[in-house]
Amino acid sequence: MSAPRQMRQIVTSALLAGLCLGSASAQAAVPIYADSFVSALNTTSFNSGIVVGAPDGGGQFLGDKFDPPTLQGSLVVKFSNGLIDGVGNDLFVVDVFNTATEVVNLSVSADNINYTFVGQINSVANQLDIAGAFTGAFYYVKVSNASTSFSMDVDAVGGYTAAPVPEPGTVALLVTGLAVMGLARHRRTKRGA
Ligand SMILES: [Ca+2]
Ligand SMILES: [Ca+2]
Repeated sequence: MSAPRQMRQIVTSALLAGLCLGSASAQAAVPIYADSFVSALNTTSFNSGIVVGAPDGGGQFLGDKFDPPTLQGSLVVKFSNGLIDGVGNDLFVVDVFNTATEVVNLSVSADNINYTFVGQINSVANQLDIAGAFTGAFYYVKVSNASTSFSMDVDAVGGYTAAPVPEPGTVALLVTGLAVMGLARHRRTKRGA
């Protein structure tokens, strides 16, 4: 087998592997955690105070620390790569001191201006299937306290289905692969001439 041809086959295999990885990570039911904190209203920090990333045992009370809350709190987090309504559950909220009495409303938005209510969960039944309540990619999720008796302590906010855009890694691999293939072909053509 000629060297350019061998190289081309290696590149093609790498390319296919990259594409498979890219599509697999877009569909797998692994949690995607919010990556940026956008805003909060009437929240009270506990432990780390962090509500983005994987659960770390700290976050924000929606309202204040003691029940019943004297204020109703809410917070907004962002998923930079976007989420969509996929098969089954789409969103979840992790809290630390969980009881089913801590109820929250979830709303989503593509622009952080117009929010659509997509459902209600509590600290125990903490998974939500958007089930058609919102269509298309959304980037912002608002968690609002829905109980005047109990405030939820939000540790992390997550989703499952990434918006269907090629991941930058896949695009980079595709561009690199095509460039190398083009180069190999170019060399072969020159050698043949
Ligand atoms: Ca769904
Ligand atoms: Ca946390």
